[in-house]
Amino acid sequence: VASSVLGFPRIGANREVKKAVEAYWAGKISADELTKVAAEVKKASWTSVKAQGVDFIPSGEFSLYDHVLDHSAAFNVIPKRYQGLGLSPLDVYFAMGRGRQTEGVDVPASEMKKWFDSNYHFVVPEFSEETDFKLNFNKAVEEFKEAKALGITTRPVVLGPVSFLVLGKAAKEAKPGFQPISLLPKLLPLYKTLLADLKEAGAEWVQVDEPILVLDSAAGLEKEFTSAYTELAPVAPKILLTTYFARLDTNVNFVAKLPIAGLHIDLDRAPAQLEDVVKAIKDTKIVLSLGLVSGRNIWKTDFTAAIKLGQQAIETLGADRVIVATSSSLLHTPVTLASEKKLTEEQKDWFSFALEKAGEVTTIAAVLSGSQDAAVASALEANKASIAKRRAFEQNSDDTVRKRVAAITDDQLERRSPFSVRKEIQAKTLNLPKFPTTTIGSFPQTKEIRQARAKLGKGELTQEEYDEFIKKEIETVVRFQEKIGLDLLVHGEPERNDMVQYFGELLNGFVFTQNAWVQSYGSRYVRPPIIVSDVSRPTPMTVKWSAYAQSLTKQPMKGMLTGPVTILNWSFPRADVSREIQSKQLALALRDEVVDLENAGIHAIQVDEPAIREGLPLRRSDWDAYLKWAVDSFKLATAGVTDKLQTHSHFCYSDFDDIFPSIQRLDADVISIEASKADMKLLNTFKQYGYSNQIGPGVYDIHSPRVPGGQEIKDRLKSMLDILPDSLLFVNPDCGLKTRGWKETEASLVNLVEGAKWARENYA
Ligand code: THG
Ligand code: ZN
Repeated sequence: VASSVLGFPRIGANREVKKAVEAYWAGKISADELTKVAAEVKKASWTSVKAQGVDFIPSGEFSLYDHVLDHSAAFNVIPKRYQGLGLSPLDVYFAMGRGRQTEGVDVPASEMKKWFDSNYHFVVPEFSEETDFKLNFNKAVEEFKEAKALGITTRPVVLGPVSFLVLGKAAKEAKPGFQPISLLPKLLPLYKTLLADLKEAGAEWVQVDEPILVLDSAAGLEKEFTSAYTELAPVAPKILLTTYFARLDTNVNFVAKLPIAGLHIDLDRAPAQLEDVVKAIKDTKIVLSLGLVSGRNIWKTDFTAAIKLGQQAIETLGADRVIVATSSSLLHTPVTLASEKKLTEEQKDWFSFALEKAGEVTTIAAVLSGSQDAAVASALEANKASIAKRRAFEQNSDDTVRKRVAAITDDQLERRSPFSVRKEIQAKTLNLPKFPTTTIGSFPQTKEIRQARAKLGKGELTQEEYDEFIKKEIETVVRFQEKIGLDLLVHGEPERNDMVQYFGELLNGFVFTQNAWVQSYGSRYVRPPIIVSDVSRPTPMTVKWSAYAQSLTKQPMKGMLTGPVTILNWSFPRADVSREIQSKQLALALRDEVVDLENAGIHAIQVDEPAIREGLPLRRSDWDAYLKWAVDSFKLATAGVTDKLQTHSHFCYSDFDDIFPSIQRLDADVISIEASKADMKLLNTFKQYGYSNQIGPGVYDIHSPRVPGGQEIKDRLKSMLDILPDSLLFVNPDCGLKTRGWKETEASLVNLVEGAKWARENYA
């Protein structure tokens, strides 16, 4: 039984790649120096994975920005706006990823989308009838040779042709109704060259990722999969067709008939599919790669359970047709536990990061191979002991929290009165004008703020000094908002690092790390907190800051929290308790915070849920169950207050079609959404569904430093008011201002306030 890893984090154990990429952008290092750093990190990954004893080591999945973007660049899928700018290929690549504003060049970034249900974003390829496929370079071959030169034989990774096309979108210039998948016949000859070159270079196997096979929509692509793999298989190395993040379901029926040498399935997310898949491939020669070690969480694998699944596969297929693997690429996990100096020994014993997971696949494979090695036996014993200790810890969890979750009633989910009644009461309490202006919560996170936080961490500032500094920042933000005439104020969140990490650090039940960075997009990383036991709130978390901010002004101050579903989705959750239970525990903790904020004199509270959509299961048949507990969690968090309190929520996207009824069911008094980039189609959707509560579609895009003109904002408001009732409209930017500078923030918000005044005069 062989062992395998499907992909490794790219950042480097000390964030070398992130730092080098950003240094290159800043003009501080050359392209050659960047390539050198990348080569060192790749070498370190290959060497360390090999040292763990892994048989199939991945190459070609490394990226300076995003692996889908690499693929677009390799196949010449480069939108016209990035061509002919006089840039080097590397700079064209980065311009596609993040936009570029330099002398004579002004191009926006390409659209990014969430990679399935993860917090990773890929750069969306743009296709049209004009797409001129060319193989500009062959990264898989280059990295295969790069590793070979170091004495390491790897299994190259390539994104499959069907997923590449289906994950892309029709470019603006494409004819109406154009489907990227229609380009498959044009694309396949280039894949043939790419794969034939790999074979020529000596690759025995190639890992071809077709993650879309776990989606319902792949059922309609049988013909495309069949023609693609029938054409590619004869010239390619042995193909390991790779799926992850969910189950194949009935798609396995046609997948089993493809001329592939191996199939990888995710048994972390979907262990129940093993039986069906084994049955479907039993009479073929296909090798089955079992995704037993999670690529999505940081918990030690329970070897006993994994071995049982492995044996089940071996019984029917035989040991030489089984591979033990990570469930997906390890991209979504941090590099190594060895970088964590502050976790206790007990905590470290629970976890396994990317490098440790590489060791796990080796041990499980060895046990399944019947190894008599003493080291393997002791690794197995050690694992049993760790799992047992972790279970014992779980049994010591917080009984009060569990009882409280068990006692949740439907009553607790509902506000006291319906929205129409609340609206009148809130109008009196808050005394807001028509078309109230507000912001999404954060104000610019300046260098000074970051430095102060860093100094507190290093002990160069005392807690008192830091708190004084934060108070001054809050006062600046409050005075600024008063000065320019905003109606519903915020405190600006200078005290927060990340909107999830911040709450993770304040709640019981979480541990946080020093170095467990996971890529979110490009050079941007997050450090997800880890939920390890029952969640509760030891003390109020934000009341001090919100109450202080309110004390500075007569205007209403909006409290600011991250919602339960988003905290859950952007953390590493427990594996021993359902997501539903964890979400409800978080909701109860937030409910107490919301009530405390109201008691402290706050009359509007925003509970953000930007991740509620990304948590949606990949298979539609699982949606209802998720949406039920996700919406209930939000309601549980927000419904404990009196009718006077105005609840807000914010969503960082405009793609509501799939979840519209759930957005309505949240029953937030006000929602703000990203609408500045989308056309008015979105608002028509709201109208069509009869959305009944208040809504603030962003009147400008905060994701770029560009200042929207006064007329532009008025025009936007006018077209919004053509669709939405004027009594329901709030006026706000489309997201938080934390990544913006003060200069453009001031100019933009002044125009926003002016736009609202204009609307008041013209829609009296
Ligand atoms: N928090 C978390 N996840 C997220 C977002 C978030 N996922 C979606 C979206 N927002 C991703 N956006 C970002 C934006 C900026 C950064 C990360 C994700 C970022 N990271 C710093 C970096 O990489 O240098 C590190 C920040 C830190 O010090 O903690 O700027 O808002 N959880
Ligand atoms: Zn947002």
